[in-house]
Amino acid sequence: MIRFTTAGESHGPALVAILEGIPAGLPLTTADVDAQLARRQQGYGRGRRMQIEKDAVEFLSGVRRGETLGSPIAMLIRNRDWKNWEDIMDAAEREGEDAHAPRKRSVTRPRPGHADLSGMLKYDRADARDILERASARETTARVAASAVCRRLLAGFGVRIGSHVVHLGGIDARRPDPMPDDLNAAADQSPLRTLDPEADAAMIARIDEIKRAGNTLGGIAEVIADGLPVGLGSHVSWDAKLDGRIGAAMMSIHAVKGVEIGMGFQAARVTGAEAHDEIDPAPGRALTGNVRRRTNRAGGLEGGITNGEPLVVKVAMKPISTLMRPLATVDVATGEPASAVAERSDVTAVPAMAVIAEGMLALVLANAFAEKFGGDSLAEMRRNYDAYVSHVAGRSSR
Ligand code: EPS
Repeated sequence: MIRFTTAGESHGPALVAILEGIPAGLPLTTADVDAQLARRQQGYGRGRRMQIEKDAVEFLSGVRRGETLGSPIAMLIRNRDWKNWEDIMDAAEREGEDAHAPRKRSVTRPRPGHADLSGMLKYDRADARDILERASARETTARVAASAVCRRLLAGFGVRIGSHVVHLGGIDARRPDPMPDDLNAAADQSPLRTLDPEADAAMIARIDEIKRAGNTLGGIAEVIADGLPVGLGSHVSWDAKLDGRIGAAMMSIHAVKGVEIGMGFQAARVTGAEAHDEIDPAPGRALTGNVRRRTNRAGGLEGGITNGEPLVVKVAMKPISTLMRPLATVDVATGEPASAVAERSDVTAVPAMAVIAEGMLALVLANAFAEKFGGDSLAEMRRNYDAYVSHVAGRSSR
């Protein structure tokens, strides 16, 4: 099993990720992780925080001489902003601090749409900062660090994961036909991760306008993984189905409200003949078992199992819940109507969400790989993979 956990508050000293189950012998450097951390920091519409941070990973365990050891990989990413927040976030009492007085920048006016209010009630906290610091999407830095190791593992088996933004704040971006061979090389060039320069210009104008209005925007990203073999995930049990695992992973990303695989909701509106993918023989196409689908409406998954076609997932993010022109709320200190707190934030973070969604997909797929191909060492995993792929290729051509 490949699994991970994260820890850290947005304005605390650092974020931590612990990743378990990566086989020994995978070449890994901090540069592999830092490249992904840098991609997550991109995107027009981010706030000033992204100019403060320059995310870089430190390996605390599990890596030696540029190779994984098979032991848990602990990763640390320091928050540069911590030095501005020590008084507010310090784990210990500060000297001369009144233990009963609220700390500077305490929050009692919860933001509609944020975890603030429900978290305060659930965890019995008087200061919403005790909730919002962890609810912040800053946490995704640690996820992306963990996922970068999984990407490295998958890349060795020819799996590529990319993303592009297909919608932002009411504006659609066109999907070029054919799609670029290297999706990320193309999308990384765009300030909004689209493949449509006209849409970029319109989105930038929209973000500027919405920023002036003190408001925020959401959007939709498409994430694609190619090079996957048929047979990851399983039809046998609800929690083995890969669609379900991908759905859960995507829905766990901050502000994500919807996930579609392949045609998604559109499949409900058409007939069976318009929703499924007819199959032709395609000798030599080993990863699919020597067949080809005429279309990819299923988005690479049938019955909870990869079919060897590209895996296509769409992820929808609501507008960020911190508005500079705040929405109405209740001040929990007084019980009176109030305007929600207006903390420094982003106008939109859809391009970053796309990179995070790539990461979550990498984590789910790496786990599905480990499940199918096992192995304490990379060499063992490779033997298992090669034996399986050659078996599938031979079997279906009979
Ligand atoms: C966030 C608010 C902003 C974002 C932050 C998420 O941070 P700050 O309050 O420090 O300005 O920049 O995102 C990140 C720090 C990040 O690394 O993505 C929030 O409240 O969720």
